[in-house]
Amino acid sequence: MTDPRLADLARRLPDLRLLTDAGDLEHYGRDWTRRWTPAPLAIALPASVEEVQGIVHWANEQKVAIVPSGGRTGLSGGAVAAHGELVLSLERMNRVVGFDAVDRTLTVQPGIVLETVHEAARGHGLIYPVDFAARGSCSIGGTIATNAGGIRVIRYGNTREWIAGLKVVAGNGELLDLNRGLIKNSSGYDLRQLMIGSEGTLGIVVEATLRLTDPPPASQVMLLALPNMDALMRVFALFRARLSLQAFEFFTDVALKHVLAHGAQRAIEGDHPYYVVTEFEAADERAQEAALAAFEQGVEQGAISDGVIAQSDAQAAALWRLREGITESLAPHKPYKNDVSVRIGALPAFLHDMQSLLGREYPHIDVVWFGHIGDGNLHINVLKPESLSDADFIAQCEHVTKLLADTLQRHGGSISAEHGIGLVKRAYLESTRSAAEIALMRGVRQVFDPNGILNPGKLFV
Ligand code: AKG
Repeated sequence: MTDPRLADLARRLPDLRLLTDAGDLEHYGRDWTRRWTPAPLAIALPASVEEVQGIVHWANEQKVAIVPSGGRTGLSGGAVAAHGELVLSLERMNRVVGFDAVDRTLTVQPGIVLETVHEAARGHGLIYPVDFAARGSCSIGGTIATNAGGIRVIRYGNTREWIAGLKVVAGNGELLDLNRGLIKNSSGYDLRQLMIGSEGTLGIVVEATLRLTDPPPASQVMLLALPNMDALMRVFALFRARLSLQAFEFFTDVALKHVLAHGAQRAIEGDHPYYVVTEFEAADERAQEAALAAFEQGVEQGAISDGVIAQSDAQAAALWRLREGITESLAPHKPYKNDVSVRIGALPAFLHDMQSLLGREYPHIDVVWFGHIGDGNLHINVLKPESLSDADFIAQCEHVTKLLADTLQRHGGSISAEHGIGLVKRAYLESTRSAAEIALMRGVRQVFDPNGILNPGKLFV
């Protein structure tokens, strides 16, 4: 270790795995945003809570910033290390610690991959219901840091509903054991909830106790083609009133074009501006008839133009691929991503305003809309035209984001629904949070991390 700070760390924690090879710095220093050039000081891979605490104490003394790191699948730059930070990767702390059949909780280390959590829960006849396309790579710690949402929020809520307890190393190195799996705990501020969604700026999650639940009854998956946005909202209201929805996801014809070009199979012929993949509980004939009746009513009202219902698990997976494959299919176009939310009722007016604004100011840019319409959450990807340089493209997208932030403010929405603020959205935090709220958030950060060593530059400018 040529850097004296790293030599000191290695001396204090002789068993700590430390990486300094250029390839490792590059690999661990970036997340899925790919916009920043990684430049971390080193990568630390602790194997125990004591090592995490030791690193945090060292960082406070040496004034080295730490970037807590999981699967690095984030889309807001929250796990980027571009300024000589120490990346603290939790990937070696990836075990199931225990299962409690009475409490129906699974206690895990933070580096465990979401899909492994799903498998472990299924092994006990239960489910952990937070789910999204990056399930095979993202870590549970990262999902907690961003209060991840995903495709089943409409039925189960966000990550914060499913965290029964958290062990956290705060920015001052103290180990906090928050809520300890309790269902009821009316004893003051819920610091566990404060940690969830704090993007690694208050503490490092070193253990999480997750609530599990019963698997849902058998479900069915339907793809719908819709003629306009108004129809989308009417069909959502109709299906929600009649069925037990597990998911209600939308995408546009532009998104479909990209996902088909990327190998997904077309399921509905013809041109339609909007599509929905919906999954609903259909345990018995009555539920299936209700679904058919809702579909027919939608068709009679002119709100549904066409639809298919999956007849097998393979077909259901193929329909889901049309929605879940969108992010991957857009990746070659270097998309600039936005992830916004408004109240469901405000969606049509917000979309109308935003689409007319973009049509007027940027008639030639390719914008792809998709997302969790049933949660009021839209993903907006602006695709990079070949003709624009990276720098000009980012400048243009920053302007689009400014328009978006202003429009969201008028509609009472949020600039980040489920991806977090990170680096990407920190300049727009004020469009969603008042000055008083931001001042209080800064104050909270100061209490947990007095020297500002945890993920500095993320969340706040
Ligand atoms: C989703 O597909 O739900 C995502 O969160 C990814 C959004 C994106 O790629 O912009």
